[in-house]
Amino acid sequence: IEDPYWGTNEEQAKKIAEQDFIFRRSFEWEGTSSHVDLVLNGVDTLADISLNGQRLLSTDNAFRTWRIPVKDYLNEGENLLEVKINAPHAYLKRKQEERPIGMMLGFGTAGLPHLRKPQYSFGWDWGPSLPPAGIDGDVYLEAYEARIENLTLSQEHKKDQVTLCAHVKVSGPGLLVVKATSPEGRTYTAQTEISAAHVFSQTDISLSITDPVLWWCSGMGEPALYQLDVALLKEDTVLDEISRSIGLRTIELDTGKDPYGHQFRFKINGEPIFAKGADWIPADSFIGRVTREKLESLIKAARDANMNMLRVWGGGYYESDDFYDLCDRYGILVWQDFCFACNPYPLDEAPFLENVAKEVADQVNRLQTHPSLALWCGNNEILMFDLPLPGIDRKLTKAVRQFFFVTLKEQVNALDPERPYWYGSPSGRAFSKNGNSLKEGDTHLWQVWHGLDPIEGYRKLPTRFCSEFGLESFPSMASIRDFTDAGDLSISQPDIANHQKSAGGNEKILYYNIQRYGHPADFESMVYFSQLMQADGMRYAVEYWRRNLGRCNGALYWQFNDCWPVASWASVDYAGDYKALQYHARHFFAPTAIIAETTKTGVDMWIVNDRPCKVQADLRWKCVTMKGEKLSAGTRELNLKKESVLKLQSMSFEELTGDVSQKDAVLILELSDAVSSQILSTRQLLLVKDRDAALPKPDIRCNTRMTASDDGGRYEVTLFSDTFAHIVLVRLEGLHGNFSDNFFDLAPGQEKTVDICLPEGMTKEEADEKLQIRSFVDFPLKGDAEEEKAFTRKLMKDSLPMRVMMKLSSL
Ligand code: BMA
Repeated sequence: IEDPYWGTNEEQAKKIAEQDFIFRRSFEWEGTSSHVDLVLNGVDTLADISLNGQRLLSTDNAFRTWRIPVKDYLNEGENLLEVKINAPHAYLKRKQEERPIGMMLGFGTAGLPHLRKPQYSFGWDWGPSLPPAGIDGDVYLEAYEARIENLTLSQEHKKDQVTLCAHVKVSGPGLLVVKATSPEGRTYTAQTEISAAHVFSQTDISLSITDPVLWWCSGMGEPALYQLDVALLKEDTVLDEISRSIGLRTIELDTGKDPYGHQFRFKINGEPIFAKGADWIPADSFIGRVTREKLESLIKAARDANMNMLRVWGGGYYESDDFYDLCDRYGILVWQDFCFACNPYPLDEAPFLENVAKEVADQVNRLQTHPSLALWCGNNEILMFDLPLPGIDRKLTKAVRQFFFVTLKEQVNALDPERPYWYGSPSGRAFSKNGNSLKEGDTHLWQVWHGLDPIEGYRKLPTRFCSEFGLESFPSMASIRDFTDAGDLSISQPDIANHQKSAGGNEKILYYNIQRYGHPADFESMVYFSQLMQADGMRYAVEYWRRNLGRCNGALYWQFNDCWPVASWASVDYAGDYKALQYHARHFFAPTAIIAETTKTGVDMWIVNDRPCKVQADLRWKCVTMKGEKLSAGTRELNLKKESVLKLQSMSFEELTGDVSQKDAVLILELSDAVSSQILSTRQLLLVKDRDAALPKPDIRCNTRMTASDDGGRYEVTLFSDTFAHIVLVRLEGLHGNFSDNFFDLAPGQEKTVDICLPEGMTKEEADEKLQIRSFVDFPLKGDAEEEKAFTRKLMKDSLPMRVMMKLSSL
């Protein structure tokens, strides 16, 4: 088939999903083991599995592991395995006829809640409708005498000592040996003999670990890993063994009462944290092609942006082992939704419940030993609204609530007693009717964007923890060129329109661009301003919530990544190109950060310190004209307490600029560690809105050179400008790739160096030819105030019902 991501190919590619497919594999077999199991992971979804023409099993859940004893069906020598994947359409139709279930938010396709298949497969408001058919996990034969069936862990933390307990189930007798190796190589072992009487029941073995090296999330400390080896022995033969990287840490979710309602705050090793991060969606519409390298570059990008948490959204997958392993290594906490999103599910049907219970056991047991895993969460947006909604009967509503508030919670608590469970994202306390409250629990705040509230609206929403909020933007020009070669690009051009899946999304991008900057005069300007508006909006919200630390304890923006090239809320696009938001997140999520805002009369400032230790810091500030003439300056020595916010004395415009117009001034702030002199945070602040500032046309000069580094040739660009340059964009035309910084302000007289890893074989001369440096004033705006007003008026009128619904969505 033609690349389904190109142009409008999606439409034709869709049809292929209506066919059945047979996957065949022949293999040789010989062996004498007592047991041989065929194990299949990631069978998506309705499949008939046969071995040598003998039907073994039919599957109906893409999230389960299928294990089939096959010793009796195997031939010595040649064997044939067949997996027939049946197209889901007929099944969905039949199920929906038997029992129609209304769609709450209109995502996916009719009948989808009946099928345990990743819900985004049939299209979402950022994803194409290309339901895959296939096997995206491993398929293997496991031959054994006895095997380790299951391993989970619990930990008890005392001062300078951790008792680590391994809970193991084995399928045959033997000597069970558990060994832990610390990051410095110290080892701890324990063993126990398992008799035939204890086979298949749980055996607990404890290790006492002295002077433990704790695992911390990024920004709080090092994500130290121990190696854990569990082996089942019979005399000198190893019957089975499992090795895991594990971390010693405690994780809690504090939901206790407080003056604002109820707390919603994670604590790691007893220290409260402000969760900083974003929502993760599957990294491709065809998940089988996501490599560990791709996952690593994304998770590293999250860590580099000073994030400490990703929320794995419930409309996709329980991610691969690689994903959680990388999060363990990079110190990224994972908020894991169970795979239910935006729809009611037939949670009053016994076979469906039984299927789901097995899925839950498979996934909890698979992921339980990962230190990064911080939370099990029931679902995405099923408890957000006060059900019932049209098309959803009361009986089902009751069953859905019972499932997430009681049944699932009890099962998860039994399987994984030490990890918190939360009912849904968002939700309030058990059986709360207001699932999106500002007083308790987490919130999805969509008044800005879906409800078209101005960006300033975020500051009317003092959430306890915001697990979704977002603004859309276009991906990089290079990414747009990955799906279209159309000459005349515009928001209504068919390829561009097909790569926007949110109803009216492109118009909303334009609306927010107009609100903040003006109507971009061409498509490239639209792309640039859309990214700026998104980055600015997210910063505006995050800074407000961070300076209300203690009341608010987390900001995860929607969304981190993309599953194909598309206009969306992502900060990293499908090709891996960072949008402005990804660059800016590093600054607004910095562990010790300056927050500065203009008010009617001057500038307010705060310093927020998330670190679990005191920081002695120096703040230097100066206010200069666009040409660099100094208007005022000063320094302050600051003692920052651990996990604290310090409000500084406000500065009036008069103090800052004297007689000079605010339009002609920029405030430059720099915070450094008084002991190490390391820069902790920087900020350049215009004193009026961007569109009102007297921005000069800067003459940005640059030098380039190649430097060698571990990851190949790096191309270094040093920029300099005599006058202020606002939001400088550096890029290599037509190429993907990320500079070490981008979309930054360049102060008058400041020198700044950024670098990028060049594609293999590219020379400095070739890169020089492609180098483009532009800033805010190089991207034209139409400047037609009447047209902007008319556009806004019409959009407001057309979206009235949605605006009203959003107004009522969190109280
Ligand atoms: C949230 C998510 C997604 C959706 C996003 C943007 O509600 O949970 O379902 O893609 O909003 O509309």
